[in-house]
Amino acid sequence: MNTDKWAYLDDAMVASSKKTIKELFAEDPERAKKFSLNAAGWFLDYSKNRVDRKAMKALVKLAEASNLKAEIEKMFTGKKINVTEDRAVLHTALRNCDPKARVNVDGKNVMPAVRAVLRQMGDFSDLVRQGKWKGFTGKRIKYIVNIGIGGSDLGPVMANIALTPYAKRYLKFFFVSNVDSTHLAETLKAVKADQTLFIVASKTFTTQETMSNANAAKDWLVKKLGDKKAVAKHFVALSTAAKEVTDFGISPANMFPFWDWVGGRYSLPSAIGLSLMLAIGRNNYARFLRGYWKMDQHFRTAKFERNMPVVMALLGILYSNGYGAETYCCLPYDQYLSRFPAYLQQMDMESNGKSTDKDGNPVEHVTGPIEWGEPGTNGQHSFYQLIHQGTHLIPCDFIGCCKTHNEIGDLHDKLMANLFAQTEALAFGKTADDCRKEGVPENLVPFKTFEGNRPTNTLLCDQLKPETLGALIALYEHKVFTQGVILNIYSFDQWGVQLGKVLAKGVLSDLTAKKPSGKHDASTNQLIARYRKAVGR
Ligand code: G6Q
Repeated sequence: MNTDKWAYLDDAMVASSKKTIKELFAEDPERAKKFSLNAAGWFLDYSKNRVDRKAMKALVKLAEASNLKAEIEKMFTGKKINVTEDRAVLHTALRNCDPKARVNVDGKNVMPAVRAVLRQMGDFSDLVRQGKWKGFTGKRIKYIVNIGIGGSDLGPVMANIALTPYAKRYLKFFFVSNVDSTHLAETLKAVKADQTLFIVASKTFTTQETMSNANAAKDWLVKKLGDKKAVAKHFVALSTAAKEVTDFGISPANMFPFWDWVGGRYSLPSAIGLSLMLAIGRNNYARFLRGYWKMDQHFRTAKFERNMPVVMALLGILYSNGYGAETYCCLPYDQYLSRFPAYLQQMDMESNGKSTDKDGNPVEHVTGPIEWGEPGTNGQHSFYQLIHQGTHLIPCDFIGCCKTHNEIGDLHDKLMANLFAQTEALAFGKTADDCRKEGVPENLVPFKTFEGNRPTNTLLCDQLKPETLGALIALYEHKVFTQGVILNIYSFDQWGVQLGKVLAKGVLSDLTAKKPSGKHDASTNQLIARYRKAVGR
C-alpha cells in the first residue's frame, strides 16, 4: 500500500476549499450534468458537493492508492478478507444471477448450494402463500412472526416495509427482536396460535435475545395447541447451525441454511430474507436479487470516477477526514423507506466503527461516521434546523422516487418539491443581502441568513420496486466496503459487540442468584441491589 496515499486527500481539500458550492455552479452551467451518474436504476446527482474535477481526481487517486480494485476482486472471488474471523465475505454470491457463475470458497463452488436454498425458500413460500402449508390443526397460515435481532431483524423489517406494495395482504407480518418481554407479549396478543408461523432467524442460533424469545414462543404455542408435535408445523429456522436447530426441536427439513461467509448485517439476500419472500413471492424476490446483482456488477466493473458506490464513499471520506464531519444523514423521501436509515446505521457503524487498522495499530484517521436519519418531510419539522444553521457540517443523502405507489391528489408532487427544495436551500443558502432585499429588519438579518455550502447527494429512482430496493442496498454496502478499504480497517467483524454480551451473563446471574457476588464496580453493584430490592429478591 502507498503510505503517502493520504496526500491525495490533502490535494482534494486544497481544490475543495477554494470555492463554495454556489461559486462552483456559477462557473459551470454544465455542472449538474457532469456531476451525475446512473447505475442499476438509480440516478445520483452529486453536484451539490464541495468538489470540482480536480478534487474528484485527487479522491479517485486515493482509492487507487488503496488498491481498491484488487480488494474488490478479492471480495467477489471469495478470498478470506474477513481476516480476524478467517472467513470469506460473499454476500455478492447470494445474488449472483449468472447461471454459469462459479464462486469458490476453499476450492469449492458455493453457487449450487446458494441456488438450492433459493429453490427451497421458493417452494416453501409458494406453499404458505397458496394456503397449502397447514398448521397443526389443519388451518392455513395467516400470521408470520420473524424472531431475530440485529442482522437477522433490521434487514427483514426494513425490506418488508419497503416492499409493502408487492406484499400479499392476507399474510400479517410481525418482527420480534427485543428481549424485553413486551415485544413478544404484544405480538402474541395479535396472532392466533393455530395460524401462526414462527421463523427463528439466527445465524448462530445461540443469541440470547432470539433464543429466549423463540423458546418462550415455543412454550406458548405448545400450551395453546396442547401438543409438542405442533412445533413441526409452526416453526422454521434460518441458520448456519444445524445441530442447535435440531436441539431446539426444528426438523432439518424446516431449516433454511446459509453459511459463515455471510455476515449478519449483509444477510438479507440469504435465507434471512425468507419473511420478505413470503410477503412478496418468489418472483418479486428474484427481481430484488437481480437489483442487487446489477449494482454489484456496476461496482465491480465501472471506472472509479463513474462508479456510484466509490464516488459516494470518496465524498464521505472527504467530509469525515477533510472537513471533520462527524455524522452522516440519510433522508429518504418515501414512507416505505422509513426503516432504511436504521438499517444503514448497522451496516455502516458496525462495519466501520473500528479503531484498529489491519496491521493491528491504532487508526490515524476518522473511521465510520455516526449514521442517522428519518424519512422526509417529517425530519424537516424537527432536526433540519441544525443541518441548515447549526455549527456541525452534516453531509446528507436525499433519496426519492419519481413515481408513488399511492397517488392521492398532489401529495407526491409536494413531497418531491420539499426534497428538491431542501437540497437547494442547503447548497445555496440565503445571504444577508437577500434578506435585506426581502425587507427583513436589520436586527433579524443575522438570524435569517443561511450560510449554505452544505453538501448533499440526491438519489432518484423511477419507483421503489423490488429491483430498485436491492440495488439501493448494494449501493450502500459497497460504499461502506470502499471506505473500509481506504481506511485500512476490517469491515466484516464486530468484536465490539462481544464485551457487553459477556458481561450481561455475569450481571444476569447476580440479578437472579440467592446472593449477588458484589464483584462489579460500585455503580453496577448499586444498580443490581436496587433492582433486586424492587423485585423482592
Ligand atoms: C451483524 C451482527 C449482529 C447479528 C446479531 C444476530 O453483522 O453480527 O447484528 O446479526 O447479533 O446474530 P444471530 O443471527 O447469530 O442471532
